Amino acid sequence: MTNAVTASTTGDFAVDVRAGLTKAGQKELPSKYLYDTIGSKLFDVIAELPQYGLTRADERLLKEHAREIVRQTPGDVILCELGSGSGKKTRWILEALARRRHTYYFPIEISSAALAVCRRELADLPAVGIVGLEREYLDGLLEVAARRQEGQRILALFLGSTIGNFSSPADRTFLRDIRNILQPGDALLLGTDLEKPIPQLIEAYDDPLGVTAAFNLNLLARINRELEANFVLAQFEHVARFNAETRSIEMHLRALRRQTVAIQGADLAITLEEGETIWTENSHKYSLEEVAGIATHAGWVCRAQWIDREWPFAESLLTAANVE
Ligand code: AVI
Repeated sequence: MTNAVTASTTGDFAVDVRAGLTKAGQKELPSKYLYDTIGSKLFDVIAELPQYGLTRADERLLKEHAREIVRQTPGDVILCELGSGSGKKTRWILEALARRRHTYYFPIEISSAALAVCRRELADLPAVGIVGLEREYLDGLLEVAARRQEGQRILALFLGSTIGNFSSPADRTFLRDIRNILQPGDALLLGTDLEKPIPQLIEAYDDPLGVTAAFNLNLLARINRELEANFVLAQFEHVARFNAETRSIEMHLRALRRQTVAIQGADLAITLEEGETIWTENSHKYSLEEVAGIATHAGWVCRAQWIDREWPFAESLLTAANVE
């Protein structure tokens, strides 16, 4: 069975662009806007690049350990995924769950196109009902929790180290928010990219083919397309740098000369100085202990961790602790 539930509201791109570009000090744009149709396709190419091992590590771990992950989540489980994308990585977990009993899967996505791909990708799985929720993450999770039947437990997936794109302490707050929606006995499988040598990280986020640069610059192109702006892309360069204090890779767009840009749809004109940057993404790199630590602090018990040795990356199985 497949169906979709449509969201009634969407975020306001113009409001967020205006807020980010008029901020005192460092100008910024929320990284979630990197993923329009073109940005999502460019990200799929990034995931194939030899320099960017994150997605392959995530997939390897899920494929290899799906049975064990499911064994550690007994009972009548409903599966949901925050930001499912195509759902490709989830196949292994769904197969393992469906071997036990008929299972419902709720992919939660703000992109209806991604939900459609997800439904198609997983349509061949027997004993799986797919209910796509076109929602923001927490709204979708609230809906899944409301649909839970007596005796069912929720296994939520938050894969691909998307948590690392929330700047601290937003990552911690988000883990707490998920915990507050769920009940003791529910579980969260959390994927996190781990620390690795800085040159390797820089290559992963500034690849020689320039795909990540295009992914980053597309955000300005998107503002041009959707908000009638006049960014000249050739006057910006992609920058990936490691912030040692936050242990994060940051992506920026650097103005190559002083310029003024009009963004009609946001009722805004901004001036950028030569060398000034717009910060577009933060990608935190965790240590294993840090993952367990922030999880515990947010009301979870870290039951197990699986680590990819080829590209340091971890899947952590967290269960909701009892509330004192
Ligand atoms: C989706 N997210 C986990 C990616 C990352 O590595 O932080 C996004 C990305 N940005 C540039 N390359 C990939």
